[in-house]
Amino acid sequence: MRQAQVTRNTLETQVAVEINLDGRGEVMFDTGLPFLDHMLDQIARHGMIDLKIKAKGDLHIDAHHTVEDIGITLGQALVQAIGNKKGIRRYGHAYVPLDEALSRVVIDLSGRPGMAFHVEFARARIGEFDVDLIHEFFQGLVNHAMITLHIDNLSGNNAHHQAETIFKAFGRALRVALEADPRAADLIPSTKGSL
Ligand SMILES: [Mn+2]
Repeated sequence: MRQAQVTRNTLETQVAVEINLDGRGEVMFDTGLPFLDHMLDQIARHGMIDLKIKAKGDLHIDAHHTVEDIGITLGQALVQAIGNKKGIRRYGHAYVPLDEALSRVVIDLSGRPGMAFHVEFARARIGEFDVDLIHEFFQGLVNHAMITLHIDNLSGNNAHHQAETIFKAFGRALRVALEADPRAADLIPSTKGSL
């Protein structure tokens, strides 16, 4: 089973992540940030990943450290759970619409961090949640999961819809990239022989 448990403690946050990549989308979140929980839920359900995340951060300052550190810890858990990438597809992409909003996410489990993030949110906040933190979350995740990630919001004028399509498309794209490729079951999907 491709599973991992990672705990990351700093003076700003304490984050614990449990992940099962071959799960059913079962979740348990306790981050103190209901909107982020709603988005993490999209990753798990659309990625068919079981995910438990418990975070206690310095929310009296703002949500920045907590959101970024959840991204970092989730990235660490992902890279650990993925392992040597033998027999998986490596690349995945998904387009996800929600009413007027449409986003595309493309993933390469490349072993190198890289992100292109093209999103212009329709407003600065979703409820209490600062939309700038969505970039911080994915940057933290990308840096530690060591993946290449392209996120494009292609349309949308409702920031909640825009965000939701991004997280759903990320889950869907990740699911494809992590899937078994039966014709290449014992192969590492790279001419370098390692990823
Ligand atoms: Mn929603």
